[in-house]
Amino acid sequence: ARLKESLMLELVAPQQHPSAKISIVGVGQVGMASAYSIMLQGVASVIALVDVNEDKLRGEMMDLQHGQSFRQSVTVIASTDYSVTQNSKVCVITAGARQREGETRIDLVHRNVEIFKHIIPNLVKYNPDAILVVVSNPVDILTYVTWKLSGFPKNRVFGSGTMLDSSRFRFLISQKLDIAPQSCHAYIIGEHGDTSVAVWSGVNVAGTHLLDVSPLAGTEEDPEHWEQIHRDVVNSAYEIIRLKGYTSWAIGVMVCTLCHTILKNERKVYTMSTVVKGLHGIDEDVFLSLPCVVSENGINNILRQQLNADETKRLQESAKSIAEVISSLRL
Ligand code: 6V0
Repeated sequence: ARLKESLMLELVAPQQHPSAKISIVGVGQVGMASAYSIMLQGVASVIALVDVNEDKLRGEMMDLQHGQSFRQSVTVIASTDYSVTQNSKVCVITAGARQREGETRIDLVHRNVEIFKHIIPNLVKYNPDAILVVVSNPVDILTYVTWKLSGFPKNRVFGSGTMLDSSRFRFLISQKLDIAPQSCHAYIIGEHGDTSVAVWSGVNVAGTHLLDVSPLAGTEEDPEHWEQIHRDVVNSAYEIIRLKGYTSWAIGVMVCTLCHTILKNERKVYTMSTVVKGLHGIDEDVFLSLPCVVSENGINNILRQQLNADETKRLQESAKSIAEVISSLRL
């Protein structure tokens, strides 16, 4: 008998349908920061990695596997073949070109749409019931593309959207107030990009709205220039890319948090990129971020957020510019 059989008696073959499997397509900076975070937090029972770069894929898989004896049990598998993703609860797509210095997110669209035409049908084939989370940029447009290519219901296809922007916003507010970011309630909605909308009318700490104590906050007339915080949020990615070449850690923690919320059916509210037609006077069939209730079904509800006239107008402009790009796509 072989050593393994001499050591132990097998009663049943290993389980083939893990309950908490997460697949990550794209093992670049974002995909690996996400996988590492998911591994450290013990969120998944299986992490499946897919990429076109075979050597990088195998190297990253081995590197994660070699840390497993220090962490809670998680199986890490990887292949260029999408069958490795079979029966995932969540598939996170981080593959594709990233912004180079000075490039906007929209500049990436045509390159990444072609890549998605290969990725999405393969994921759908092996994961007809999965939730698809798009992270690659321009995220709002690629989430629309994923929705169309997959044919999945809209609750099961969404983008990371402005979840990271909202986190950056809360962090910067927290720095000014010297209060933990978790206690600063603030949302960025709309496009994950240059036309995002900071919802100043909703910013509050313990239910006390900033605009009630300082009505000019967020406007150009504010002597304290709180509006600069939103500009800093919009510029963050450009600044980090200028400084270190890419962004990774915050988006990795964000992906991990989102997967945890889905797998544990937490029903937490995050700003996700979703179908917004019919809300806030938007007529276009576009994906933009609004606060959403996230559960094991994906997006369960979209909040009917109270916005002022200026915020609504900006959101509608965002929708128009995204719709223009979508109309130029050949799917
Ligand atoms: P990266 O480090 O260049 O990694 C991209 C990976 O995709 C590489 O490993 C490629 O081999 C792989 N890839 C390319 N084509 C395919 C394909 N057809 N199938 C499978 N894999 C493929 O980029 P990085 O990880 O830095 O960024 C990935 C994407 O995330 C980019 O589009 C970024 O702009 C985007 N980001 C989105 C954020 C968000 O908040 N939504 C935040 C940060 C980055």
